[in-house]
Amino acid sequence: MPHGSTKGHRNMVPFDSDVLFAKLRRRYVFVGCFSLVGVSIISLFASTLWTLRPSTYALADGGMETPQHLENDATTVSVPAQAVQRFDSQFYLRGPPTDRFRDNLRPEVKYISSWISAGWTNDVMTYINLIYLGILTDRVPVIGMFTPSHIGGHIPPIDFGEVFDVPRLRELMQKPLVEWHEVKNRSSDVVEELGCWNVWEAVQDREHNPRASSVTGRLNLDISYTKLPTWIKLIPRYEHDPHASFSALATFGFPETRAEYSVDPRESPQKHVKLPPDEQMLCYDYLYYTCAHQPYEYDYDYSPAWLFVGQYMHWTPWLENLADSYVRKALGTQDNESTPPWIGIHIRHGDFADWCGGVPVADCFAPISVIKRRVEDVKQELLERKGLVVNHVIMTSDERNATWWESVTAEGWYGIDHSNTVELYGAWYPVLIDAVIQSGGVGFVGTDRSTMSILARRRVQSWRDGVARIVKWGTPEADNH
Ligand SMILES: Nc1nc2c(ncn2[C@@H]2O[C@H](COP(=O)(O)OP(=O)(O)OP(=O)(O)O)[C@@H](O)[C@H]2O)c(=O)[nH]1
Ligand SMILES: *[C@@H]1O[C@H](CO)[C@@H](O)[C@H](O)[C@H]1NC(C)=O
Ligand SMILES: *[C@@H]1O[C@H](CO)[C@@H](O)[C@H](O)[C@H]1NC(C)=O
Ligand SMILES: *[C@@H]1O[C@H](CO)[C@@H](O)[C@H](O)[C@H]1NC(C)=O
Repeated sequence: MPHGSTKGHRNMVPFDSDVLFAKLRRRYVFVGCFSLVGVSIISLFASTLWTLRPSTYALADGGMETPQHLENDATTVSVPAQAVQRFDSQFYLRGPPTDRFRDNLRPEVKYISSWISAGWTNDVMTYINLIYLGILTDRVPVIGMFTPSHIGGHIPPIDFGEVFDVPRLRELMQKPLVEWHEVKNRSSDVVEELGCWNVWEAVQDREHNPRASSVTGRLNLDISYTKLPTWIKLIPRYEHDPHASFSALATFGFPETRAEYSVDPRESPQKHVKLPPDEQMLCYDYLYYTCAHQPYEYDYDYSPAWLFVGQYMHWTPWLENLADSYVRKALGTQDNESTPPWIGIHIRHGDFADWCGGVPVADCFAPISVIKRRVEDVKQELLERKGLVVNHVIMTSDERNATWWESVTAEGWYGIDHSNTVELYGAWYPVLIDAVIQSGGVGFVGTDRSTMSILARRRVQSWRDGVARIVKWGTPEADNH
């Protein structure tokens, strides 16, 4: 799904009048204050414990600290290095996955979850948004799997933790994170009722239902949705943009706002129950269209979701190694040599032709000559800023036209051989390996409006201090500069 743009629209009216004049219900204020006091006492106690003890914690060399309550003063740390991490799931769940997720929740822990409903890169952004909202609400994010929306419906889903390095993410964020398969047994067929917030119907008028996701069915969750008020919208009453504000959504993770708006839930589809939004497992239907300040915020360097979560989502070491082996094979790197630095290109074609309007596809997509200009820009800046001469350029694309690929290799650029990737590793792996390669270069050239390009650019900038350019398209002159 291409990335739209509604630059320049600002939130002029922060609240609808119904909110300004809303009355707080006394009993919830009381419950709220009481739990706040409780939380303060617990955190005071916890922080005292932490600060009184010398920390053996060492992030830089990958050292792991034993959780406080497993340490024993007399014997100090006898747990093998790297065995246990402070934010491991075991400290936030009761035990191994159970048939009912509720049986595995710890009463003193609050959780947050949400579902995905688009292409893979959009879904990565959606999970980043969920984890960031977990930070804002001080809740443990519970992350689902990636579903094969554009890979093929018959393809099995893939775990978040098979793609992203979850232990490293927890350590870099200094926050816990659990995956659904750790909470609820994957093979459980127990259907569980759950009350969630319906964002979708509050931010757009075309569809009169919460956003559908195949994740809820896979988890056997029967959800009763409560519609959120429209003041969660970033641009109030503006029908052309469906973004909700992170801070507005966060307020529903707390007792006062929750109580105020917890009215008139919709019946769940299976058991036909009506439930208020769950207190312990806070959940929202769909968080793709969420931002702090500007729609489609991953385009911007200040994106808080990228800064506090996305940049810490590194690939698993196994996936990194696999992609490295593909790069080495493509470049013909010898066994006794290290992989040379490269400039990655991502050219998104395929269904992007749908946005060409009356322009013939040949004039609509950027030609190789235009892509080459941007590659030269990147080389130039790498030389000027970092003194680097980079000779290897690797193309990744969803294009299948062999003649087009011939014109790519005619430039001296390399392609990745995915002829047996699906057979060897499964249908998810061509796109995963390509995403790793796009993020692994010291330079990057991407396609305007592709979310896959946007995240690749962010990664090259955050992880490699690299240089990126985005190619505009749509008309022959689109990228004339
Ligand atoms: N192997 C490979 N597949 C690609 C590449 N670019 C796009 N694709 C495929 O095209 C799909 C992208 O289309 P969507 O799933 O609709 O969207 P998306 O993943 O959110 O990303 P964008 O459409 O680019 O914004 C990916 O899931 C891949 O299956 C690429 O460079 N390599
Ligand atoms: C999950 O459920 C399956 C099938 O009921 C069972 O064989 C397995 O042991 C369960 N796993 C755990 C961790 O309880
Ligand atoms: C690697 O091996 C090849 C052939 O064995 C040799 O020519 C080359 O100099 C070696 N390169 C390095 C960096 O050692
Ligand atoms: C394949 O690409 C070439 C060169 O870009 C173009 O001339 C040709 O029309 C394309 N073929 C198809 C079937 O799209």
